[in-house]
Amino acid sequence: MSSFKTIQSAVESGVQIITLNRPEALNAFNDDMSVELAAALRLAQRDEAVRCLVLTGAGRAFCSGQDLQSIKRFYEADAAERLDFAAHLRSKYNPLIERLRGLEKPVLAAVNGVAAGAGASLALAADIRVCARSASFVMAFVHVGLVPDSGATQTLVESIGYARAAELCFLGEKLPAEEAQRCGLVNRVVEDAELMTTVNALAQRLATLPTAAIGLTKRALQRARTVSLESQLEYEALLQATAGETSDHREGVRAFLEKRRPQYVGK
Ligand code: LHQ
Repeated sequence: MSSFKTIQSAVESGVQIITLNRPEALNAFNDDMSVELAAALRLAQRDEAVRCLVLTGAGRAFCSGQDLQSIKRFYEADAAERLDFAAHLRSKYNPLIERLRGLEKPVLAAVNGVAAGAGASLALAADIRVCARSASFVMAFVHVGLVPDSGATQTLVESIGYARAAELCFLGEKLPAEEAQRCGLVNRVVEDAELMTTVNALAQRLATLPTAAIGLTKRALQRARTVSLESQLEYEALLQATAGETSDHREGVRAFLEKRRPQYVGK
């Protein structure tokens, strides 16, 4: 267990679990939390023992987005300075989203409660979302006169289509977990008490698969949205050349031929 103030991070059996840990503010993002989460994600990237990452929240929420208390000085009547929104996003949020999307390991969001504003964007940046039945998503940005950020405009349109994304973002209404699953925003919804058992089992399973190939697959899936088929076919060929050199590929084929279960090492 690493020692942080605003998050907890622990690695066990190939799985790193990061828990956002400011339950009194529904795990809202203050500056410390973005710095600490970035540090924990660097660990996920560097540590070869980590073969799957899980993000979750302590208490009754996943994450309520930007901590509005922590920026209140900018809103006082006699405020001497204004928040530099673009710089704030570029320095605090965008690197986190890029790190998660660029991490060549599977990322699961265990959405234990409400995910609002940039907290929803964070959950959407994971590869797979498993939700507690009582969880929900709120594109809360509109309630404070802001634009959805941290990649949500892209991830939402991709997963649920333009019209649904527009309604969620314009109205900022709560989208309950089951409805989120129906429209393709989340993978699984389970009873609240079963969330971490389900997520741990899935994470353990992912952590024993060929991690390098999964990392390359993640790259291909993310690139697919912006390119022609011709270009993607060529990209797949290049990635396959890399995957084909991994020991897990050789192990997978040998295990098949020898009619036994493969033992993947992640490389
Ligand atoms: C909070 C928060 C919070 C502080 C609950 N901050 N305390 C980017 C660029 C730059 C600047 C701005 O932001 C961004 C990106 C963004 O994320 S913008 C969107 C920011 N987030 C929000 O606007 C969400 C605000 N929160 C809510 O709407 C509600 O709390 C939700 C819908 C998340 C949950 O509602 P409830 O379940 O009814 O809980 P609650 O409202 O009673 O909150 C419980 C406590 O948590 C309460 O504190 P208190 O001391 O009264 O018990 C809240 O003040 C605190 N809290 N969110 N973001």
